[in-house]
Amino acid sequence: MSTADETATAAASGAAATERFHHDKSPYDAVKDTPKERVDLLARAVLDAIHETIRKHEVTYDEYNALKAWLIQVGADGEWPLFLDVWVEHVVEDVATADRQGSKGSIEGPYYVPDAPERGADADLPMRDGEQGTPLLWEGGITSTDGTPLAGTVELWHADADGYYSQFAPGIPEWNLRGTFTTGPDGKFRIRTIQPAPYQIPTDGACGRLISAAGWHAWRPAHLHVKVSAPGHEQLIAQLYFPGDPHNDDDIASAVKPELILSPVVQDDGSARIDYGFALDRRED
Ligand code: MBD
Ligand code: FE
Repeated sequence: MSTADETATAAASGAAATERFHHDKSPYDAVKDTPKERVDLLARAVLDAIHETIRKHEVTYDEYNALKAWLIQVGADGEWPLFLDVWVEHVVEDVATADRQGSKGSIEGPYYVPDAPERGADADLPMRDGEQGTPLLWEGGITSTDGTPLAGTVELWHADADGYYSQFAPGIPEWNLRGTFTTGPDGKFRIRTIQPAPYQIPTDGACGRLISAAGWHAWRPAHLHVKVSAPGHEQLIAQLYFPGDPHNDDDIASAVKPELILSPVVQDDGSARIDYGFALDRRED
């Protein structure tokens, strides 16, 4: 029903993701006090790993030049956010959340947009009339790790039934399938949406070129993205998955964890009901 199939391009999606990344504040601000020694250590470690790969596998000049051309293309296509979030972010997330007691999280990926429309605690995610896809009724709550209910927010964003995200593919209303749900003191929310399709990263840009040259596939399993926040608690970024998706075991972005797979119950009317809540770690400061 959408026209996105005809017109979605890697370069347009990449440009939108790159623009989004730069939009709010400079990513350099948070590291402005990093000592030279740390930068030196990390830069050297990355370069050492590259040098080691070249020696070990006897990389040729032709291969070096192909790499140079490809890296230039990643930038030209605006695909650095995509490349990094697909192949690197999952390890950063693992390291960052190693001590977490509460719910498991996962990577944010390149398609979050802040300030999605506020819907309250019990509402539909913004969607088109006749939005395609199996209807989902999602009930859950936000608590602290000790079980105390928390007034907070669940920001939810996901692809449509064709696998496209609003603001990153053409022809979709701005806030389609993006919303903010604010809970009362009981922490409870009830959200109605549709089940997203598995997502194939753009195949016509630099990342797609690597995938086909290496004989990989471009798929992520169907997923819901969330950011969950409550005062005095660590923000939780997660993704939720659907059982039986063939790419749950083979996600290009390595972002699936068993704790993040939902257990939908199919209702008489064909819709699916899910029951999934979040326990947030208390913030230490
Ligand atoms: C996505 O939709 C996504 O969630 C990630 C992590 C990477 C690419 C596309
Ligand atoms: Fe996604």
